Amino acid sequence: MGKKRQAGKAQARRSERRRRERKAASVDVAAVLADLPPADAYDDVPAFGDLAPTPEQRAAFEGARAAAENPDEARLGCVIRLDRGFPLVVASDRTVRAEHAVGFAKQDREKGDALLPAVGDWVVLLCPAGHDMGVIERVLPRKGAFERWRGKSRGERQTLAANVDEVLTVQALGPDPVPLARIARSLVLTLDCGAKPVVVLTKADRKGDAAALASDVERVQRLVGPGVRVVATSSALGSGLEEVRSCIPAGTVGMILGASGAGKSTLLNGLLGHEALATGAVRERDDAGRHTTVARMMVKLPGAGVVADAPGLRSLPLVGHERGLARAFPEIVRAARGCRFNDCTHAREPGCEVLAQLAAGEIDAVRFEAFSALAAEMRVSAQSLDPDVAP
Ligand SMILES: Nc1nc2c(ncn2[C@@H]2O[C@H](COP(=O)(O)OP(=O)(O)O)[C@@H](O)[C@H]2O)c(=O)[nH]1
Ligand SMILES: [Mg+2]
Ligand SMILES: [Zn+2]
Repeated sequence: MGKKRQAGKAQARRSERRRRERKAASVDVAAVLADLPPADAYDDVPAFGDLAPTPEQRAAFEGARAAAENPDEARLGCVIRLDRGFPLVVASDRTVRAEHAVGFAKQDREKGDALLPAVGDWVVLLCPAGHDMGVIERVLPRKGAFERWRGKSRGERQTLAANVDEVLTVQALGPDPVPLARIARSLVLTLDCGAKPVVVLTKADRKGDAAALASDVERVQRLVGPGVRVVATSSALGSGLEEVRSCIPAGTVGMILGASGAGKSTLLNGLLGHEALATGAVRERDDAGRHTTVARMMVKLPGAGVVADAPGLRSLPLVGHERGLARAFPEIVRAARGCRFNDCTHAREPGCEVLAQLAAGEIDAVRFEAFSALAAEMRVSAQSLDPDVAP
């Protein structure tokens, strides 16, 4: 009885604090919420059983539940959408819109948005009796996250999706030979976050003939190496979709990455079997920093896993992605250990083992060129960000 009253008081204190925080916030939360569709209004959203937390995430949740004031209210949930900043969370017995617990705002100010839930995050969700909204108490440890550098003034890193198993880099084909720079960059970012890379070449119908298409596929395969799948698709011809589907097995989460206009929405619609996403004219404004107005979401593919849709991003800077670079180009990094100078840029230094292996044909020229451009970019970004290095 006394315990119950105390819990009631604590609850009231929390609601009061939340109310005050909302009032202090610049957005009118109530107005935004009233504007959003209800939780059951979305098509293709994944069910709880379509998503697979790791044993570590389950254990972390059980620990948090045991420690909770009111363990019956705690649910293991996964963030499946972000609409204007508001998460939609799926738990075993409900799908609800959720707000952040008290304390999130403070963490946000101190540490950037690193602790705010992203699409794909597993969370401790509190479902107080009589509330139609859930409360995200905390984000459970991620097995990985695809993050984008936004620059010093913009909160540094933005998490595009968490707990992603595969990243599908979408690159459109055209009459000219396929450009490789963006694919190489995506490969580094994907491997850096520990996900499995896949390359999807769209608009294969725009290649003049089969030989031209085969040549593009071969160039890309050379770039990414034999361990990475390269799939050519054409939404116009309806080809390659089953191959893409098989790259995102049931129980896993894939993320689609690619420039605006690459054919991401068209591809997703093809995989879903109906027009779920707007294609063509729709402008994706994420680079303008209005990420809170852009919906981030996951959809369940029939006969496959779940896909997280990322908006078209103009820039994907490489900052501190040395691990990804080493994973993408292991043979070049290995050779570099044999260079005479340990800060060798493999451009024209004497005693450069990388150049020696390139000349001997042991390092592929396509891969060397991609590596050199990305490594140079990372050297520049590291210098401009490290206060100890003079400009
Ligand atoms: N020829 C051809 N055009 C395509 C194909 N896939 C997409 N497109 C066109 O490319 C444009 C951009 O597609 P969209 O899916 O909106 O790209 P997104 O910005 O990456 O989502 C649209 O005009 C599509 O009709 C394809 O396989 N072949
Ligand atoms: Mg699109
Ligand atoms: Zn060298």
